[in-house]
Amino acid sequence: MAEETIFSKIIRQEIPTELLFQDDLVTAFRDISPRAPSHILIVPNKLIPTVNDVTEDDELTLGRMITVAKKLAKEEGIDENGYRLIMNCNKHGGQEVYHIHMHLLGGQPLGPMLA
Ligand code: IU
Repeated sequence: MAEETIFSKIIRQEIPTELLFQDDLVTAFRDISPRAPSHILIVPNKLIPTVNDVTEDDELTLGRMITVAKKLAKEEGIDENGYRLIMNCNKHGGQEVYHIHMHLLGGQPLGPMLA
């Protein structure tokens, strides 16, 4: 069994967090250390440690993460100018929290991806 991270506590609302979205599959909340004017994390409610652990059974959840990102981008007013979706995997990908999550970043020009 993978070890829970703080994201499980956020999902269960055991830590006071302003949830932006929650349904049966995913939860979204603002990143505690925003790297852009809009910086939101979209996470599966189920603990999946890394993208390497995703299976075909998770395809609906992963798809939901994108449709929720799109909805939140519109609500944030960043859909027309654009935004970036990022998922980091393991050390070289810069993953810090081992519960997969999609970063939604926008609200300013973000520059080249690997800058
Ligand atoms: P990463 O892709 O695993 O590197 O991103 C983890 C993100 O989780 C990072 O941007 C943190 O600021 C963010 N975060 C958070 O929003 N709340 C927390 O309690 C913790 C990390 I720990």
